[in-house]
Amino acid sequence: MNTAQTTLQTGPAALRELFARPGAVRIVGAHNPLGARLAERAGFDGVWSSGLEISASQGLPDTDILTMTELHAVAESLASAVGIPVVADCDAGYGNANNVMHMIRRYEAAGIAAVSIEDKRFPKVNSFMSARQELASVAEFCGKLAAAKSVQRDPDLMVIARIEALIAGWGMDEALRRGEAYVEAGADAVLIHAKGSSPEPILEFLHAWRLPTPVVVVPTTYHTVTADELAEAGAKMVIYANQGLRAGINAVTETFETILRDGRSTGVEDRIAPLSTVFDLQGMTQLLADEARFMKQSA
Ligand code: SPV
Ligand code: MG
Repeated sequence: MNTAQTTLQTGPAALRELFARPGAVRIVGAHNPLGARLAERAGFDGVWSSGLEISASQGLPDTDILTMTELHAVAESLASAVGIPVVADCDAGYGNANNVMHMIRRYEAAGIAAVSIEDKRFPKVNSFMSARQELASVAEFCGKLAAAKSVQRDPDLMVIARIEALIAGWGMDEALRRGEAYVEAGADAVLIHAKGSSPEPILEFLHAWRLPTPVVVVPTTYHTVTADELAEAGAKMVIYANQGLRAGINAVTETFETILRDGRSTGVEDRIAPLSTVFDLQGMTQLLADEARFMKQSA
């Protein structure tokens, strides 16, 4: 792995190319460049710049508390750290259609391959919280999508319209109706979100979806279904949105508790990454190679 060079396939065209291949594109959530590099090293097709992960990493709720500027800075740092596309979770677009246009210009300039905006009212609340899942009107959200599509420069930049009708309890017909309206307004893909433990509603949506526009899914709570099964049902991209964050919370908690209990770190040493891995992930190995190549001492 070459962590210091970022000249690989990262932008909108690279993601379009992945979408053109058979099977599902699989991406995974991250909240910093180290996490993005772990995603790349594991072999994921891309990185999800997750609003939930970024908010949690700041010790804040996922309710539009962080500003666009802060979330954009993280997304940009992910994109510059890896050679795979970054799909940015842009919540409800940070406001109205004016905010969405500003957002598109900034995310496009940051080298982001796709943005996702959800049809919730601003400020949004994370979909897994039962409180106030308020949907925007179809007209308002279609306006945001059209605004987004009107300002992008690179035609390959994908605008993903995220449907929250199932999350808000408005039902399958409403979810399908909204998805069709969002495609009409210019969406390049729709994301159907759900929060039950069964994949059934998502499979039902995929079955009923008649348009050629690709469908994106997020199997967080309905995790028993495989990416292949979702692809078979018609899903084109699968987002593992927050498993990295949750793995880290448990691993760090166990490590910290063991060190305090034992009075030394010996008991965790075979479970924690060696410093050589840290150096590699942060680009130290590449830096030393670059120094040998470019920083010649005169005799
Ligand atoms: C996120 O990762 O912030 C998402 C996906 O929006 S979820 O939290 O599963 O709603
Ligand atoms: Mg989010």
